[in-house]
Amino acid sequence: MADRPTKLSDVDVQAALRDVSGWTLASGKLHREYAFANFVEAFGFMASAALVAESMNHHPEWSNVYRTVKIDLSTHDAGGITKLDFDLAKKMESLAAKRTAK
Ligand code: H2B
Repeated sequence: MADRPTKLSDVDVQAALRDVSGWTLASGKLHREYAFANFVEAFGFMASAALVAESMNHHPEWSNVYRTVKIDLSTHDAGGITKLDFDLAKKMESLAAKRTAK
């Protein structure tokens, strides 16, 4: 198995947050809420993001209500936020940008 990244310091997290617009730090996790045009767009985003997450072996905590998707990212193995969380957040940003937002 690939080496797992180590937990980032608070300072490093704050610096990296500047590269992922819309994402915030909430309860020690990277947090973002998307609102899509409708349920199909929201679930389509989740389906595409799930395949990316699986390919990274890095999985989100998320929930869906109608056209909204709430996401929390952290690295459970590291007990905090790592580069993997920012990598996944950036991939989600690019997938969400292809979908119709509300
Ligand atoms: N996802 C996330 N978000 N954090 C992890 O620490 C993690 C994961 N660990 N997916 C992976 C799976 C680990 O459990 C397996 C064994 O590689």
